[in-house]
Amino acid sequence: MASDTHQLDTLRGEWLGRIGAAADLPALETERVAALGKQGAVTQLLKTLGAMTPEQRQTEGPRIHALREAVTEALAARKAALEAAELDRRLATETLDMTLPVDTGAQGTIHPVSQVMDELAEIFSDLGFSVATGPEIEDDWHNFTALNIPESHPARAMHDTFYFEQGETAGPAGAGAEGDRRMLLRTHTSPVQIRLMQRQELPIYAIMPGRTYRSDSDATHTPMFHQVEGLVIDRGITLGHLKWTLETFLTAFFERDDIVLRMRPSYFPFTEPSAEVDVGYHMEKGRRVLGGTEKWMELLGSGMVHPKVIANCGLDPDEWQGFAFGCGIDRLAMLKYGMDDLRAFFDGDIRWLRHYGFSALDVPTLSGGVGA
Ligand code: 2NM
Repeated sequence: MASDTHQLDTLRGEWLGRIGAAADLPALETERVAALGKQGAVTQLLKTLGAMTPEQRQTEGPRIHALREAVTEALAARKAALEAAELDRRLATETLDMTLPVDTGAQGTIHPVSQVMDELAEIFSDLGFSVATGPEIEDDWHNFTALNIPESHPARAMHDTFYFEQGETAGPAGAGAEGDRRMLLRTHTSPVQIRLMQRQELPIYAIMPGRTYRSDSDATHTPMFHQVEGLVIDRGITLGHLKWTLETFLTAFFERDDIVLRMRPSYFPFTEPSAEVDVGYHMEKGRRVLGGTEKWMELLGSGMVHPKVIANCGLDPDEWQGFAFGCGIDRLAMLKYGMDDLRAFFDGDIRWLRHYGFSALDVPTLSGGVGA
């Protein structure tokens, strides 16, 4: 018995030494198989228990099991140490150099709507206009009432407004009568102009690009679309200023010097007089190309801001006059860059964007658009 104990101690020392010396995981696996595998040394020892007398087994059993236990633990400890060393080695070698230049193989592009918005900002800033923005969730007063569109006005029905459930949102207290506080998704960017006039920092020369919403959906209408409106409020503003501004804007935007505008009398509740603006175009290879006077298409709405609208914003209409205009940005983009289906604008199809979009690394300016 004493010699058996001695033998087992020697074996344990031998195995723990071999396991501790295993240089890598494959070497460690070889040791595991040699000790604990089917033909392994420790497994063979366990098998000798079967041939022993019950008394021998009582003393030898726990010793041999203790040896197997010690070998198993040593294997696990060595495995953990080797894995930790491997991780340390990878952490030390697999580094990321943050000073390297960015990957220029970018997949995304600037959406044509963003491109056009930037072009508009650039053109109008050359004319001394600023860019104003405002909330897309509006109250009835800013979207309709202040613009001289009262509750009963047919224009409200025409706008196919998305209203919030009564009680879902509460308009600001003091915004006016109960109906005026009803919340909605703005149907045009005009409420931004109302908010601008209410601030009374005069004169005003500004454009308002942004998202607008109407419950309308077919090949030429999407429930969300983009609009740009312009507003000038100053002393002595006339229709002549309006026409010059629109001509200058469209000539710069379409980059042609043969842009011709035609103003037709029209009606909007918020302007008086009101004019619809047509632009001359012709066909080239089955495409509409702006310029000339052969054919006409409607492009913008405009007019002199109604004195009631000016008064609704707390300004004196005898002192302050102005003009306003509005048009769809999506339509401007389609005309300039030759797309024919409005719905593709909002599909998010990367192939369409690669074809019509603008490089993410270009600053989207008017000059960037020209070369495209
Ligand atoms: C249009 C056409 C004509 C317009 C007027 C105003 C305001 F606030 F000054 F009264 N904002 N927008 C306007 C005028 C918009 O879009 C087709």
